[in-house]
Amino acid sequence: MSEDKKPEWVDLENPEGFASSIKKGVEIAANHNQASKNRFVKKKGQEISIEDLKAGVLKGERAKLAKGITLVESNAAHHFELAQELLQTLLPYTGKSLRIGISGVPGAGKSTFIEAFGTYLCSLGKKVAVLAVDPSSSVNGGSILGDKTRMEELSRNPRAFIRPSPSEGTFGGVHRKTRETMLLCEAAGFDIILVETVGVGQSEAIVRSMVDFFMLLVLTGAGDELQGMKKGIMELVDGIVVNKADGDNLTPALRTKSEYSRILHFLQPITKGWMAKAYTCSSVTGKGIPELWEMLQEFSNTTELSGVFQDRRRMQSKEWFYSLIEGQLHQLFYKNNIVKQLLPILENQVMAGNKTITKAVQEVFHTFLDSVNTK
Ligand SMILES: Nc1nc2c(ncn2[C@@H]2O[C@H](COP(=O)(O)OP(=O)(O)O)[C@@H](O)[C@H]2O)c(=O)[nH]1
Ligand SMILES: [Mg+2]
Repeated sequence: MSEDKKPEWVDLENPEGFASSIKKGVEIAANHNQASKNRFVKKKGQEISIEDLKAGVLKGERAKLAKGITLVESNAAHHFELAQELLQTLLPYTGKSLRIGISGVPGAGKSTFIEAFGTYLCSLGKKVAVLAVDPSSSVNGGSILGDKTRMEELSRNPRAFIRPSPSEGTFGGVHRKTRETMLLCEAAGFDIILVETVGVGQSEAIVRSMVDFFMLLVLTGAGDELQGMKKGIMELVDGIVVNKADGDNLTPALRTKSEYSRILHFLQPITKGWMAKAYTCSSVTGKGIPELWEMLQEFSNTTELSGVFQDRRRMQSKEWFYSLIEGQLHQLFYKNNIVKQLLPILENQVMAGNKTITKAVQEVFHTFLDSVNTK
């Protein structure tokens, strides 16, 4: 106590009138953290075995599946290699599920719908995996908490597996991770994959590019909503579901459904041979849910028979292949130190009108290629 000092702004006339005092600091605080540091030191014999993970995933062991997903989601370079090895050995066991994308504005009822629909599918003996592509999750923790509580029943169901959005990694990170997680879930025997996304920015197009059926969940009051809705998203859907068709909302919901149907009728179908329609359902009463499942089965039967289903999967693989290449090229170029130095100089010259744009582009590419070749 004797070492405690009064702060320097204390009234010198009446120092005891000021209750606070300054304590002398502890000098070796660093050692206090040793115990917690040790928790992160890798213990011997804990190396990840791909064979072990593969066997576990194929048996549908949830702990192994979760471990595999963590590997896929990791941003560490050595995990990346291991994850790719795991995915490659599991590849023959993937692809057998029905992949359904579910989009809609926040509050449309996506999570509640997934809870009801997923639980219904489980009751039919299906195994259901729920994944999320949420571009906002890296910023504010996203809807993870909300979703977990809304999907309470489903998250306790032994036939279901729920995985929240991966946090953003490198360029296209969320996209890649969700896609690869989907493959792991398929290898673990899940028959239905539900991919939830908040309808903002590019996420609808991203989810569309990884699913077989793309569903848009909407609310009643289509008049306003339709005006605000980008026509673009309507062109991506295989079906529109007017949710919350219960209580007083039932009549407006039916009206909304016919408005959407009318619009869909004039749009070019995204899936050849399949006419996108509007439906109603209530995620609270469960009304309309079995009918939606019937419709989805009809979709998969029709498109598998016509070959459209398999064609889309092949095209998605091709697009994914090129988009990964583009991502890598983008990184290689923009992260190159020489490019980083040269770009602002050229940018200034171009903006000042001292150099033609084509010439500036050629210059930076030549410099880039030289630096890559001499590596
Ligand atoms: N009456 C009714 N309310 C619903 C229905 N589906 C969702 N809700 C409510 O709508 C709100 C938003 O739902 P939520 O699932 O979180 O929407 P999300 O943001 O699209 O995932 C919640 O308060 C739900 O209880 C439904 O079918 N009927
Ligand atoms: Mg939600």
